[in-house]
Amino acid sequence: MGLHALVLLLAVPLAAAHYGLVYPQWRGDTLKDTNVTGWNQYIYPCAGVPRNSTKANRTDWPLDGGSLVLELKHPWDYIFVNLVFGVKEREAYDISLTPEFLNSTGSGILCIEKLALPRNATDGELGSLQVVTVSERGSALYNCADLKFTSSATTLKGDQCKSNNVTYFAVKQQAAGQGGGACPAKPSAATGLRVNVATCVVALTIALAFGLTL
Ligand SMILES: [Cu+2]
Repeated sequence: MGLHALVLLLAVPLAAAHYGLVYPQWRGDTLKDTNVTGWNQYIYPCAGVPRNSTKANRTDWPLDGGSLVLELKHPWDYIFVNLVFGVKEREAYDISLTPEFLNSTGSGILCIEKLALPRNATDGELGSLQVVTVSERGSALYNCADLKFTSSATTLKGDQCKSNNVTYFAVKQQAAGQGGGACPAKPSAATGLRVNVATCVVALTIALAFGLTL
C-alpha cells in the first residue's frame, strides 16, 4: 500500500465524522482533505475559511430568520447557531439563534425550517452565521455561512426541508432537583455537596420512617 493510500484511509474516517453545512451555503467545503485546503472544523470561529472565499456563496435569508440544513455524521450532537450582523474584520458571533441549544440524534440530514432572529434585519443587510456542534469528544466543530437578508427570500418549505434519520430536541432548563429526586444537591464545593447529600439522605430516611410508622 502506498503512503498516499494509507493517508487517504486514515483521513476518510476522520472527515466522515464531522458535519456538513448544506444550507445556507457554507463558506467552503471543510470536509475536504484538510491537508489540501488548510481548513479544519476544529478551528474557531469558522474552520479557518475566510469570508467570501468565493463571492458567489452569500445566501439570501428572510428578514426574520431562515432555514438551516446540516448533514450530521455523529451518533448525536449538541448544536448551537450564532449570528453576527454586518461585515466585520473580527467577527464576534454574539447573537444566539438557539438560546435553547439543540440535541440531535442520528446520522443523516437535519432540516430546521426557521431559526428566528431576535430582531428583524433590514432589507439588504449582511450577516454571517456560525454553526457549532459538540459531540462525545467534547471538542467544538465550526462552520460558517455568509448571508444577505432579503425581503423576498423565503424559508425552505415542504420537500426542500426534510430531515432524514435525524431527530432533535431543544435542551430546556430543568427544574431544580430534577434527576436528584427529592435530593437537590448543590455542587458548589466538594464539602458542600457531601453535607447536602448527607442532610438529604437523613431527611429521606426520616420521611420514610414516618411513612412506615404512620
Ligand atoms: Cu467528527
